[in-house]
Amino acid sequence: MHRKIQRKENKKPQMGNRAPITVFIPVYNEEAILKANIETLARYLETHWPDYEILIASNGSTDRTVAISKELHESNLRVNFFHLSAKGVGLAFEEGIRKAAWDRIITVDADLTTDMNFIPRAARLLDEYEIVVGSKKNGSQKRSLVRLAGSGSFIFCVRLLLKLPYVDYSIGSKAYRRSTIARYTRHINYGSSYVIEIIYRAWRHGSRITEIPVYCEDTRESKFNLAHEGIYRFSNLFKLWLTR
Ligand SMILES: Nc1nc2c(ncn2[C@@H]2O[C@H](COP(=O)(O)OP(=O)(O)OP(=O)(O)O)[C@@H](O)[C@H]2O)c(=O)[nH]1
Ligand SMILES: [Mg+2]
Repeated sequence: MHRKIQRKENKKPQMGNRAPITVFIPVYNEEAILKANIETLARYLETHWPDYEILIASNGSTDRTVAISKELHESNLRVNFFHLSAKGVGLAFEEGIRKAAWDRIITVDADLTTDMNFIPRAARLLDEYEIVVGSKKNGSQKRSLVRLAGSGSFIFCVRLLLKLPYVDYSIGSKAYRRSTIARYTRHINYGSSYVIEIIYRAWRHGSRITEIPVYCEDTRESKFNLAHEGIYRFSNLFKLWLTR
């Protein structure tokens, strides 16, 4: 992948300056929305956080997602991308930690269903915190009943088993300092459980974590197989509990 910007982690941002961010977007078969949404996001960032890279991470896509990502990379937008053949958002995130141009990594879903103002709010908080958890439950959410029930019961079990105080373990709207989470990459498996693995381990380690509300309106069909995702997430949670 040809880089449009150099890695400059050693260059410390001045107080009051905006530290550069990598906005990480995992994508799976997103040809219908990818171009328009990346353009919208880039316009937003130009105004609200101009020192940024957008890093698109595709794996397993079988539609034009990769071709569109390549076009975006070759356009005048600050977009980098990579593609892995094996499917699984955890694999994409693990590679993203390695490939991100910056230490501050903020995750956003390609459908942009969560208010983009999470990005500048989280970017600022990363001055002080190592992880920022964007939480739909503490903000507002318009999502299907099935999804609300699924995430509600998951959050309940997380609190019961792990005593973790946060209320959102979805992949979108999270912000991380790479220097903190790079310690946990060996615990990342193929799917979305990397979020709870990282948050739980960082929390036990005493990392500085904060949670802020986000505003989400997501009525499109999920790219995940929700039944499979439920089984996968709960079984990983029990494994984490048993081996904690
Ligand atoms: N790289 C990669 N991205 C994926 C994969 N599966 C889903 N995604 C992306 O993950 C993001 C979230 O997917 P959505 O379908 O919006 O998930 P959702 O069900 O709305 O998610 P929740 O908000 O957690 O309920 C999107 O950008 C998808 O394209 C995958 O296997 N690999
Ligand atoms: Mg979505």
